[in-house]
Amino acid sequence: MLAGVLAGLSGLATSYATAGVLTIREAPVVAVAEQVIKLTPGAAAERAISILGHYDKPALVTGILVLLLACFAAAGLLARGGWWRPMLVWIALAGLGLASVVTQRNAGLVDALPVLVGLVTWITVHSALTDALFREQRRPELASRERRVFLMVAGAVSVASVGIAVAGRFVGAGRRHVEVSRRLLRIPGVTRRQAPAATSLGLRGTAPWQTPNEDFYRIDTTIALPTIEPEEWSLRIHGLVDRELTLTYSDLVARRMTESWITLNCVSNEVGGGLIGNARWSGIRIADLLADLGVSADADCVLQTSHDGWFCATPLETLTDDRDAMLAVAMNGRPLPIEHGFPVRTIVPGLYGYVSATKWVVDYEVTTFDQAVGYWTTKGWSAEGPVKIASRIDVPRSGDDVSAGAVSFGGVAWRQHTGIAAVEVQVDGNEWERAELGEVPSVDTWVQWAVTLDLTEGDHEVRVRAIGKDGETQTSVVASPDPDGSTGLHTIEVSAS
Ligand SMILES: Nc1nc2c(c(=O)[nH]1)N[C@H]1C(S)=C(S)[C@@H](COP(=O)(O)O)O[C@H]1N2
Ligand SMILES: [Mo]
Repeated sequence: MLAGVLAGLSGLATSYATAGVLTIREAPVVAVAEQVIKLTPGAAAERAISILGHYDKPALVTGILVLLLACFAAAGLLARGGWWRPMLVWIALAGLGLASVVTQRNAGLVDALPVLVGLVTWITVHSALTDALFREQRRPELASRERRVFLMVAGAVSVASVGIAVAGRFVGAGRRHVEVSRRLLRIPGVTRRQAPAATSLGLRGTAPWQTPNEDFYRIDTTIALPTIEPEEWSLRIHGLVDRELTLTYSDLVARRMTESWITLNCVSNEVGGGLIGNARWSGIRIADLLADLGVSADADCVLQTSHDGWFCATPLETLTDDRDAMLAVAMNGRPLPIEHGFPVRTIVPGLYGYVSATKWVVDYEVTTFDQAVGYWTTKGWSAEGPVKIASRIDVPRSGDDVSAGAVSFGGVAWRQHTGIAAVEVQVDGNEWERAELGEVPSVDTWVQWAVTLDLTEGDHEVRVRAIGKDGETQTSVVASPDPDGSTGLHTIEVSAS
């Protein structure tokens, strides 16, 4: 078993190192994990995300590694039955790896190389180790010497494979390279600006109106982040247009820069949840770009594809009307962080991220909804994703003890591209009370709210609801995020004494 596990791990190490040296974005194990993600039905994925949160992908990779260890041990045991038996395990595992690697987007022959290197390592290391063991069985008088040989070979293999993996990591430090380019990048027209003071009501515990980049929520299906140098990036716009266009990064940033405050949120956000953030985005308006290319009257959507093979279909109307739908290059005055789509992503005010906010975007195909589907819509989510009106109580937290008397409540409310007209708070099913609102620069951001209410001693249930500028009142009907966004009123319990 030990021989099998050691051989297995050294094969993983050499394949990982080969992927690193060739700067292939994904080592084979990661490729397998991404295949699992692709083949997972939407409901199961949604449940995994809600249980595991940000740990969903580490948990998946760990699970795969545990399964692999079991296979390695099994290969070790099979060696007793004949030299060819463990080969079945090694070849089956390599086959699985190969299948995952070559079905990736843009996969070429080199992508198969790490798997082959791993397979060769498995077979040679395993037969070297088992040779030592079986010689010992045939000649008992050699037992203690051969055992020492086995342990020495085993030790050497372990040290070497860790060394190889670490070296591979260093050689393929693509990410650090891109991080350096990103830091040195100065994009003309991108300014850094504080949030207007009136946006904040200053109640401690309420989410800051402007979300710092480090605190911004993150959703993506990729495990290895795409690392794209700006000079390698381009966007191809094609399909139902009079004139196709391939834009380079310098073409893009040479155009007129637009900067706006836009709140982005995820359709998977539960009532009261934190999958929402507000930033100042700088980018190039998509409406202007498309106007230059002449869009056919038959088109009704743009199929966006990212460098990592994620895709979504966005209603054309939301990209060409008066809102600031943009190809964003900066977030809060800094080049986009790598995990938020560096060098270029799409931002569309008023739509959930899953139908619009493509990170690492590289392709726009102007087309029709009959022809195009998105990654999440293939998994049962709705094709159109306008953001629903919602509100959240940030202070006090549910379950808090407060002093009876005047208690300050506060939080945020949003209805992007329509705007919030009012927020109301209700204690124990009594009258709805109006809250004070922060002043916001546009209808595309969330709004802070605050209100001070009198609480008598005892336990209380407090709810919040928002009213949109279009007169829509947030519904109390409870719906789960699947298929087009959660509804229901955020409700907390506090106890006053
Ligand atoms: N390439 C890529 N872009 C993507 C996704 C993804 O999985 N891959 N997820 C989308 C979803 S569901 C959301 S909510 C937003 C989240 O953007 P953020 O991670 O910058 O907050 O990105 C969108 N863009
Ligand atoms: Mo999302």
